[in-house]
Amino acid sequence: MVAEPAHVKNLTASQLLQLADEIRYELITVLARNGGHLGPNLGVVELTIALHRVFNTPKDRFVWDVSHQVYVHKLLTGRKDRFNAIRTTGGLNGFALRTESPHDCYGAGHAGTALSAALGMAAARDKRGSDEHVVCIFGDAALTNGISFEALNNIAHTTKRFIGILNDNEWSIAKNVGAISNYLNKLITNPRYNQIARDFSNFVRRLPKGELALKLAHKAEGGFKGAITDVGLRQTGSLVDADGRGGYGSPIIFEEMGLRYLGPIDGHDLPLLISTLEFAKTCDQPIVIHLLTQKGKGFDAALKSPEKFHGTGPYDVRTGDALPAKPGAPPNYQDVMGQTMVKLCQKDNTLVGITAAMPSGTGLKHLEKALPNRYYDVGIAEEHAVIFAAGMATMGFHPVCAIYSTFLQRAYDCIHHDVCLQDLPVIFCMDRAGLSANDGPTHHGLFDIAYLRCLPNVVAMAPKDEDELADMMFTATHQQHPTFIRYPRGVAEGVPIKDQPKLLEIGKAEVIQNFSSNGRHKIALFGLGPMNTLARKAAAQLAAEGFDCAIINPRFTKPLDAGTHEFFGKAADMIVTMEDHALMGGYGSAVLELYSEKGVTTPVVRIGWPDQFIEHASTQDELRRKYGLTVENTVAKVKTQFGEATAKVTKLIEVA
Ligand SMILES: Cc1ncc(C[n+]2csc(CCOP(=O)(O)OP(=O)(O)O)c2C)c(N)n1
Repeated sequence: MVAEPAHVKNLTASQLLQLADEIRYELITVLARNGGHLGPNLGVVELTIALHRVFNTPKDRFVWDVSHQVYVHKLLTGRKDRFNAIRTTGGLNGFALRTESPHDCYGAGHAGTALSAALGMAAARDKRGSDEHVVCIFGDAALTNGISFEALNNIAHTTKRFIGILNDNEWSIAKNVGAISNYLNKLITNPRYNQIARDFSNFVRRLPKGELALKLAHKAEGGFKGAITDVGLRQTGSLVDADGRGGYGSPIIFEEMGLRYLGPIDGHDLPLLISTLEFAKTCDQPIVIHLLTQKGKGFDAALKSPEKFHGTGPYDVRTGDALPAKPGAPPNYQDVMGQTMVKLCQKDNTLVGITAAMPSGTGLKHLEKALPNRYYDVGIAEEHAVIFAAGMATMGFHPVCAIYSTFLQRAYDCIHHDVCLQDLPVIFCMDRAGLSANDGPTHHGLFDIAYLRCLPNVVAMAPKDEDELADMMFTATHQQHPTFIRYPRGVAEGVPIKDQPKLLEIGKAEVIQNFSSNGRHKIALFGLGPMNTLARKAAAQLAAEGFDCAIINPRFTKPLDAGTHEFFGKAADMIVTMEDHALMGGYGSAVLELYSEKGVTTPVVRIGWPDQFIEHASTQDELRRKYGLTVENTVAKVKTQFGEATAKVTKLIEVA
């Protein structure tokens, strides 16, 4: 397999096809071990080869939306030798990363950013008078995202040279939803809309094998939505009726926005792709090329289950079957959340569930299946999801937005302006609060306590286990204020879940173990959420070493249980706060603020994530060890304070 873009340029047509096969083999075998975005990458093999054949990165710029589909690009840009360690500790990141390669001109992980970023680059290029090409590759689901339309609205009046590639495979993670998705379907299936411009056809005819390529452009391969049998050939501009709005009186939305539209085109036909991109290079007007691709092409299991293979864990390379879970493994938090939603909705008609394109990731698929009329998938549109929920809340409903902590960041103004300011009873189930280890910094949810606790009216909680998650969801349904519940990715603690969840007292912590007052140094350990397990283990170890330990489950980061924190603050010789969140502005900070107000001067050790973006790794435990979010480090910190430490203390953990 070739390793550099320059090599791609020297291959013959048949060698290019062989390269595509080799890349598919590499993707399927490596991801069987490491997991990752298999389906999306199998779908862009030919496209990525064609891009590197026609353009010259790093001078030319490829901007990928989400950038989960850049594995092929990584393989072709000098990272082949490190590909087998993708998404593992010290290995390649699973997304485009500016620090990883000069060929990654723009990093991402969140959807909907590529068109804006690419347009910014094109504007900068025009301003400085250079001549590089900017190519933006975005999926059909990117068009469910508002930012993409904000960018499309700006392209034609900002630059004349912009190449957009719409990679349409009909899928978001789940099946794509909404009017735009239906519209794209219409573009593909209705011959009236299929436009191959005369200048493009002339351009292609002049190329070797051009007639054949053109024929291929005129028909969709089996497996696509519909046969394109009767593609209209039009003179460039023949449909152009300048309407004074920058549009062209065309049924094609891109043309209405002042962009040329070419397509739909078979995105797996390599010669055709190369010709099309060569043509795009010559255009002196922004252009969108609409490609039809198949998510998972080349691997049967992925073709059959596009959702599962969008982002997969390790699998059996022969069958595609997921590796069996450990027998007796606890359920995932996501499933507990989805099943609890079903239970709660069955008893409370005001509840509805809202997801922004993540039915399986959040577990809301359980609700979709059991009670479809209580379930909304709004597309990759977190801002819309939150304001939509606010609207429903004004009508007496109790909407539950299930959104990852990291993706909710995008909707911050909506949380502030629409939900909190109007004090509306929207419930937020913030999944992936904590690390998303293989994905890395774009996906870690380490900032939500900080970004929420400064907002008035907020009730924010974190369960220590899955049973308490159900209690918190139940409690939230009794609230008339914005309520946020943060919980981590993956396997829960394995505790039994009560049939009937119980109502928790708002702002009340749970004292799991009080001091025994045996005359020894008193340590109060406050373990928030899943860190409570570590707090209990640390307490056991400290007790064995002669300390008197109390263990508290804070439950609420807002309102903080001032009474319990103050009581232990005054009674203890040392306080330890433990959180799966950035230290800056997090739960420990809230405790320090409270102690400052109350005049509590007991030393506080805060365990949490330092003030830096945390990289990806094979497992969460590795990162916790590296940054000191461990029992050992907690014990060592306590002992150091009392001058008893022999263990090495991780410097990155602050002692306040
Ligand atoms: C803001 C945000 N919300 C949700 C996601 C989760 N997510 C990752 S990829 C994806 C679907 C992308 O679909 P599309 O752009 O069509 O690309 P495809 O995978 O189909 O090639 C979603 C919803 C995200 N990355 N960013």
